[in-house]
Amino acid sequence: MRFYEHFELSGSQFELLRSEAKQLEASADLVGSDTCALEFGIAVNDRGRCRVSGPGRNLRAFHKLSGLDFASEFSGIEAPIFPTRASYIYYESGDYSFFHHDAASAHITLIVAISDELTPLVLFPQFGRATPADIVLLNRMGNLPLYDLCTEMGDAFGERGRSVEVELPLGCALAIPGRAIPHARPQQTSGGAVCTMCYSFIDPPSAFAL
Ligand SMILES: O=C(O)CCC(=O)C(=O)O
Ligand SMILES: [Fe+2]
Repeated sequence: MRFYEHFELSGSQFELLRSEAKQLEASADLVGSDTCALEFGIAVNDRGRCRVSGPGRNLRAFHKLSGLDFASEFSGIEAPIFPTRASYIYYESGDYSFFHHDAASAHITLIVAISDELTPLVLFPQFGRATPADIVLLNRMGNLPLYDLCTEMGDAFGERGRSVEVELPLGCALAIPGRAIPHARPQQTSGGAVCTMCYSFIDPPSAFAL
């Protein structure tokens, strides 16, 4: 599997997601945490500030149909993969998603930018698994804008902290192996929205079913 790839949505698919994102914004919940944690002793999760909404019918349909096709193609494997979660994420100026690995049920993550003012997503393809010592270093970092985050990650982790910035043109879905390759949406300068869809190589327990 490559470490990222873009897929193009049709104009109508994009409009359906954009209009649904707008509709659901008023009921999105604020989520926020100042510290990240070590999950299963290998992955970093849980830090950032943004508002999140569950999917409406348009995102649900996209997740199970075209999104699944994109994620399957990206996976490069013959075996089926399974949609697990989908949501809209809304950032205001100053909001962020700190460096993290996606959930255990998110081997592949698709991200569609709903607006074009977002700070690029940053991937850390050489970081690999996290250790307790890594978590200590990460928790010493503040909520940083793009340049400072990339600099501090390089200073703290050397080669492992090397970053790759990925632009996300409107109307495209970005596929990443979100569990294996940690990533961040650094502190936003003006804000914007994305939707994210996760896929698992393992048939999810019913708790994850949509
Ligand atoms: O694209 C973003 O802003 C972050 C999305 C993300 O990393 C996630 O949903 O896990
Ligand atoms: Fe993520």
